Amino acid sequence: MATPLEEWVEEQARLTKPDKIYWCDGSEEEAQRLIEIGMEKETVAGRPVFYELNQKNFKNAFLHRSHPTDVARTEKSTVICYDDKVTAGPNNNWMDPAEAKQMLTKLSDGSMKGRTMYVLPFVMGHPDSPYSRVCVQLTDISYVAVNMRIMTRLGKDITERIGNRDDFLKGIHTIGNFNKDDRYIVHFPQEDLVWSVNSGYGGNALLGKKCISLRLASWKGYHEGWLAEHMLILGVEDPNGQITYIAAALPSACGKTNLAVMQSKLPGYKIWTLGDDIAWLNVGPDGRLWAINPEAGFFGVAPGTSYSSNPNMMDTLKAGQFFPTLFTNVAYDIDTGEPWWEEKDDRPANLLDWQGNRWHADSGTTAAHPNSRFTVSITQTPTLSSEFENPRGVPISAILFGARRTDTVPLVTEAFDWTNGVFAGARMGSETTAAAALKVGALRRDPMAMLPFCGYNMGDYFGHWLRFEERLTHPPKIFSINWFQRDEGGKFLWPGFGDNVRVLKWIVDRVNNSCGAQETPIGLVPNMQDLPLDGLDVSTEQMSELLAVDRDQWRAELEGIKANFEKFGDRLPSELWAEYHKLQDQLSKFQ
Ligand code: OXD
Ligand code: MN
Repeated sequence: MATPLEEWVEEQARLTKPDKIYWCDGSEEEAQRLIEIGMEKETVAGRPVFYELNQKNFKNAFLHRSHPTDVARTEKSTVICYDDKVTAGPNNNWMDPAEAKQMLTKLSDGSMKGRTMYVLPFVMGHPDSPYSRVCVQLTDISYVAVNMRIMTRLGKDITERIGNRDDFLKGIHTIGNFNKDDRYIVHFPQEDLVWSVNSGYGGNALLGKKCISLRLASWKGYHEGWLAEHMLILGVEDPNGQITYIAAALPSACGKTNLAVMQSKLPGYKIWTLGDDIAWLNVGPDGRLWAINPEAGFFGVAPGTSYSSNPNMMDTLKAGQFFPTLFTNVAYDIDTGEPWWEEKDDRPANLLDWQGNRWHADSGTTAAHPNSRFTVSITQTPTLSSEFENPRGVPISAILFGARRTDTVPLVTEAFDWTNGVFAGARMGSETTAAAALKVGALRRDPMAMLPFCGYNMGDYFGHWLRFEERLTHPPKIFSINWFQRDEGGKFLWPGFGDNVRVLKWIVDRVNNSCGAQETPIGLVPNMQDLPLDGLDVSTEQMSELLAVDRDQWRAELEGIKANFEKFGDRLPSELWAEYHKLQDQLSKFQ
């Protein structure tokens, strides 16, 4: 008799009508075979799915060029379905579940004709973790199948584990015809289902990532008492060998991957990597907050990655051992066969751009797409934490909320307490990047860096965060960070990258109560003498600017925070309005 999984696969195949169905076993040989199929048989926009790159310098690395209109997450076509609109909240596009299914059924009818349906069984999180979730995604493109094997723990043992159960999370994905007007990424949190049509882009198509591990998981966490967050996880080892674990939320393309695999510029300090994008946070029996990374790979932004900004990532990208490394929409060096992107190193003389056309310096465009990406296994990073495979995760001592802000937000600020920290996350605004199909550089409110990923009403989400205080007998301290302030000439004031460890050291010292801080209306900022600044080319005036709280800028900021809070009406917890009024009051007295 067919299992519920087999029945579900058959049902989807009857609708999408693939030429054949292939059940992935997750093996290395299989990944190689799928890449060959992608190079020889399957196409995207009339071109092969994969191209081989220089195998000597970038082992096991392949290039993918996307459909030209399919280069970033499309928030306007990302939809959450509940019976009522209020549950989705003003932060989500909403549709009635029955209507959405009718629309998707139409768009998916015969959408896999002439293609193979790949069945991908995987687990998000360590298979032995009580926090992990078993999932199955269907897709009709080798690119997604190979990506998912890098990004998740995928294999036929998961099919066996599912057996006769029907409580696995389900993802249906079809590249369809790539028509951007019919592109939909639709979530049914009450049915553990995601259905994505007409896109092959990471966040729209690798359903284990944003769709399952953030949007569906945030809803599950709301009901089960845990948090699914857009956060990296790292350990900071001090010169005594003590490791402090930190989780940090930053919006897309704001440096989470760089921070997570940072090569420390502070002697005696070392960073250990556990994750670069998603954290699932549970309260442990010891009253501490424990974090696991549900993913197994990085889907990182290529431009800006180099041996000077992030040497550990460059080594990770070249390691390609048991997993291939995939590059999406980067440029191609015609002479060496290597991938290239802006700021990687000196620009090669002869390049193909991200669409495979000859690139010319006077074209006015970048050679690599600004949101070009790499997909690589986390196991290849030289800074992988020995705790990565620990099913229970790591205990978090500090939570960081980071934004990309030209001004207003200081380099680092510690919240006064848990509620004030939740307010710091809820009031976040950040300048937009190329990771989503939006106008780049505009300031938008992005609470906890979760605006595109919170699968339910953010007013309720804030309340959920506030309630953790009751259960956390040892709560992490909460900090705000901003690496992106600029001077009047538009130059970054802070060097960032490996020097960010200097800020992490201050955070660790604050966690250990081993240094003081200055009180301001928005929180506690460092005394300059407590930051380890030796060897740094930043003047005292620049440092003062980096740590300053400007009353007028914050008064303007209050307006933006208020307008955003008002959107949530009576779903916004009163505690956050109380924090807002406290800040307003403090600022009125502040010089
Ligand atoms: C990502 C994103 O790809 O946030 O991680 O867009
Ligand atoms: Mn992300």
